[in-house]
Amino acid sequence: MFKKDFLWGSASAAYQIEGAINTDGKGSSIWDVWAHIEGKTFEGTNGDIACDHYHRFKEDVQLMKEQGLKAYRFSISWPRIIPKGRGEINPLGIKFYNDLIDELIKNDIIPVVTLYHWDLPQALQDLYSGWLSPEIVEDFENYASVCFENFGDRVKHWIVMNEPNIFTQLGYILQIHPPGINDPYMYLKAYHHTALAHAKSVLKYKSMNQGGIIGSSIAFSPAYAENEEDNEALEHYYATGPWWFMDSYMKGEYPEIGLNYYKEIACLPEFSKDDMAILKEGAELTDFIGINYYQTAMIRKHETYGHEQVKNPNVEHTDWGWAIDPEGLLYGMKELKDRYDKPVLISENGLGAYDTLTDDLEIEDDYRIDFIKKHIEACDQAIEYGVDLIAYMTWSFTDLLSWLNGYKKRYGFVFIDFEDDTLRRIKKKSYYWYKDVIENNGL
Ligand code: BGP
Repeated sequence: MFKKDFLWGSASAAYQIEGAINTDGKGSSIWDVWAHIEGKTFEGTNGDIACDHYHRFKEDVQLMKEQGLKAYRFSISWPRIIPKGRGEINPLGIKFYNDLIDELIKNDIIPVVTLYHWDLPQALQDLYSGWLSPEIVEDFENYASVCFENFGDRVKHWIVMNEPNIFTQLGYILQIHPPGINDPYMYLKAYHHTALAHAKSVLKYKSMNQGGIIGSSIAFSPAYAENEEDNEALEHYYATGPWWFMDSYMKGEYPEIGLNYYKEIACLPEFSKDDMAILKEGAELTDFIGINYYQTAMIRKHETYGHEQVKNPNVEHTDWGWAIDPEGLLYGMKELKDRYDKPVLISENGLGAYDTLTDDLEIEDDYRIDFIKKHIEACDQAIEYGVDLIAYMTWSFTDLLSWLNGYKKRYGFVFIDFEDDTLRRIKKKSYYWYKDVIENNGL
């Protein structure tokens, strides 16, 4: 049974929808620059215009209102607020988010705000290599304070970081996100700085007594061992993966097995006592654990790397090879309950698919309905198990830019015709279906 005030929501991120990348005093972000380097994104796609949400947010909020959405998660673009990352504040950036927040509230939609969804001010990348420098922690805390001061009277749900595990792995090991580095030591360092930025922002927020709740969202892929002999590898996966990412935010520590492994392969940065004390303090005051759930992983042992991921033959996969596994969401939430026992906020879940617009201008996305329905059932069972679930947010409300997969990988309830200059919005079948789910509080 879902609580009466359960947050049925949907999500987005600034770079993926706003467009207007040089408008009204906004500074450049690392994604504005990266997406313009040849060969970095799918067919050279970028967020220069995206959904043009910056100019059309009222139309988009009306679509949310009509669907009955209870909550809308969006991110604030740091360089729109502080163009150089530190120093001068951009009043027009503040105004844009004030207008959006007011518009949502006027339409009875609760704003759930992410502070960092990957669009770091390019100026800070140039100045001190962004997340690699400890200097970023203070700059981030200042940026967070500016947001709390300006929006905190109306925003009562804050997500500090979005998927710090993904942007650091993709940016500092796999080289497919900015800054395009492959160095495990730097990866761990950058991750550690995100954890400090989270903790400091939480402490700052709590010192301001604004009465809302705050946490961060981690991309969570619960996993299974392929065979019994892979159980140790599974432990290794968790200790260097999910528990590494979440323990630092939720407990203020790193798992022992992970620490030993990174020491052994000589890439463990030094984490000072002071840093660890800050992580602990921040963890204690973190109100909830946010998760973005898309898929599970299957693990096999690997002689050199401790573990590797293999394709799970027992489940179906999306067109992009992501395992479809609603039961994995239940399994994962049980693990979280047993490990952290804090409220859970699902900040993303959804299906990326190719949608077709029929001649009658309809989108029959039954596959998306089926996907979301099964995941909502898993949420219901998790609540039954004792998980304190606050929210379920789909990714995404409208179709939007996929960082590396362009505009054809669609997730939205609202189709956007990216081939048409008017960027017209068309409601999909799933839009009406979710409206009904919300009306009946998930029943
Ligand atoms: C998450 C991100 C989102 C979104 C989503 C879908 O990792 O937080 O921003 O992009 O994944 O991913 P993709 O666009 O790669 O399909």
